[in-house]
Amino acid sequence: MATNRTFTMIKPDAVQNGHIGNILAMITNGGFKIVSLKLTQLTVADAQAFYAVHAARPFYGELVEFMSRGPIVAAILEKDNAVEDFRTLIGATNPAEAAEGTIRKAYATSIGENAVHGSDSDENAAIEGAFHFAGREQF
Ligand code: DAT
Ligand code: MG
Repeated sequence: MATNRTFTMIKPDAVQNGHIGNILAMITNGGFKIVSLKLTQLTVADAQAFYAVHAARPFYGELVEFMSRGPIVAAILEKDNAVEDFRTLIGATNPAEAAEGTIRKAYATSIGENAVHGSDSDENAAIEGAFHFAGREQF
């Protein structure tokens, strides 16, 4: 059964480019309730662990370097069908393929620096949310 929560990060490119407010507005206008929220920064070790599933991919080193280079916004979001609906809202991994109206269409600059993360399954949403937030930080 689908849970109603997903996990997102506003990535270092979008934070650096001043898009936190606009992206949070797109998220809330999309019907998502914010149940956890923080500005933080991943260490290299954090980024390696978070993206361990991609360790064998050729872009892993670049991805870890990028995700740890500056502050991010981490958030847990709530909505019916959260994981799937949030993937729709963020758009394709490659912004060149992202649909109009999606966050990546608006704010991603490349496939590697694509503005936002969205969990790909209920199981990963729970793991990723717990990676960033203690239980008492999940409202
Ligand atoms: P998504 O973030 O859409 O779930 P993913 O899980 O396949 O995409 O990859 C995780 C991140 O890795 C992605 O947001 C950006 C980076 N990435 C993926 N494919 C890439 C590629 N071909 N070149 C560079 N970076 C890539
Ligand atoms: Mg993914």
